[in-house]
Amino acid sequence: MSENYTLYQYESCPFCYRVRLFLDEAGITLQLKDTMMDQGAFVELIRGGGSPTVPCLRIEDSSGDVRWLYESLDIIKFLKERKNQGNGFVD
Ligand SMILES: N[C@@H](CCC(=O)N[C@@H](CS)C(=O)NCC(=O)O)C(=O)O
Repeated sequence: MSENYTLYQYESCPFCYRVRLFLDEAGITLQLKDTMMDQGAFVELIRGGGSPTVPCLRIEDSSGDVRWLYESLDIIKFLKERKNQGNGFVD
């Protein structure tokens, strides 16, 4: 399965920290966008996901379909499953 992942988050958000900690511990690297520092990322998140809440994982599949996954624990669960399926991650 080929998917592209971007995590929308910001530094001081504890739920974002929870996901970043998981990424570190799992050895997963993916693109991070900071919605506090980067106005463009903030707009992308609202337009795409429908809410400014972080963390949010943008998932783009190989045919270009995009979905937006909110909730830190759901994001972690999703990435764990992908890792167990042998997915590679790049940032
Ligand atoms: N239950 C959510 C909580 C996420 C949350 O409350 N995020 C805060 C930042 S720490 C936020 O984005 N608040 C602004 C908003 O929802 O518009 C999770 O676990 O991801």
